[in-house]
Amino acid sequence: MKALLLVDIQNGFCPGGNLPVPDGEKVVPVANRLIEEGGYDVIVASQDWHPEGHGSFASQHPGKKPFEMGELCGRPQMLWPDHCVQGTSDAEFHPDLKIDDIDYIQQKGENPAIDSYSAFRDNDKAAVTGLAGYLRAQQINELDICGLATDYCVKFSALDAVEMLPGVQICFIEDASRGIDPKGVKAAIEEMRQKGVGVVKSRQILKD
Ligand code: VGL
Ligand code: ZN
Repeated sequence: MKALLLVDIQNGFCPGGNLPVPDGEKVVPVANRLIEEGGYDVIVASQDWHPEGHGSFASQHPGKKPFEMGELCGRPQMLWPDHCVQGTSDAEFHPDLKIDDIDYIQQKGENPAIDSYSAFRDNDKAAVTGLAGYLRAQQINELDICGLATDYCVKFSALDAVEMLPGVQICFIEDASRGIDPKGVKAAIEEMRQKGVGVVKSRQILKD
């Protein structure tokens, strides 16, 4: 069984959103082709879903500005603009994403006291979401991952997938993903590769 995980393809991470990823909207047509023609048995999506005043927001750290480092839960934390607040249009999936074909949506980042880049668990790895359990129950043996942002939520999701879904082949789909910082993207791809994640292009999936 083959599954696709679409990470955080939300308005907030696309141009016009509160934490726009350069060219973030360009992942949408590629993701839609993968959804429709990728031959997946199971399609899941994550949704960054913060309460107002989440601890990862710079607005909650007096004297700090977005994209400065701060601290959260006793760990260094990149401080972000307020983004993907529950119930706002910023948190909705991109309007062109074919969400009707998604089997399971994993919301994350709901605990104000800790961030959750990964769709599988919080940044301190303590509390897990339901996603790994769902995918195990589907008996998947392949998981392809793409979306936004390569250097944050996509990377952490892929690395957790390697750890939490033993025996499952994990691949990152490069052209169906975009990142925040070019250097960060390069390092993220290197780290994923080194930890056993396959790096592929969508055409390799769509051709067979
Ligand atoms: C993300 C920063 C903060 C992401 C989410 O989806 O990559 N990045 N929250
Ligand atoms: Zn977030």
